[in-house]
Amino acid sequence: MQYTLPNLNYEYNALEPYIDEQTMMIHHTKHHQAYIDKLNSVLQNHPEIADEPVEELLGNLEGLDIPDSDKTLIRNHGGGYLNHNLFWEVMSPKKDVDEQLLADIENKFGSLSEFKQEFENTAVSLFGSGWVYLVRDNHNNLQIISLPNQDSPYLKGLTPVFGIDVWEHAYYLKYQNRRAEYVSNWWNVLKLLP
Ligand code: MN3
Repeated sequence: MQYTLPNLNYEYNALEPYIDEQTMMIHHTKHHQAYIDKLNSVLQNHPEIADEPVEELLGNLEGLDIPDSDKTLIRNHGGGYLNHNLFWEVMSPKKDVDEQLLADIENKFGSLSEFKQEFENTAVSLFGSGWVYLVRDNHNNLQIISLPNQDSPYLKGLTPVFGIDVWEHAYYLKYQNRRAEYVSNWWNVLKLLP
């Protein structure tokens, strides 16, 4: 199994003015591609697991019979691969609101605006590089979590609903150090919520 860069469902400039064209192009063709290349490279050394879904490899990383250094490579680059796949997928210039998700959020967090505030606070207070995710646990309960580096929710047995990339490569060209502004603008390009 050789992983390849997924196509975007929109143009690189489609998320302007919230995410700029150059950031999208570099993020997709350079950063995401690099995670894919490194994931393919480590899986090449382990053909016995190379056809298993990356989600399952991450969900059972400790149980894999491979060197710890290769587990770390799968954690980082398998995570980078999946995290970005979902990131491109949940963004769009056009809203496609998930009404069930919206109802579940209102039920769990009180209101959409309270949810957004908590999600933004989590994203702003994440130290260094990582992701903030809305996930479902195995009882289908929603949670907001922050993860360092390219860790995936699947490492913790959680299923991602959507996540925001808060590595500087996701926003620095346009927003420089203003992560809070990037995060609050990001709702405009998340298609799943109003
Ligand atoms: Mn990224």
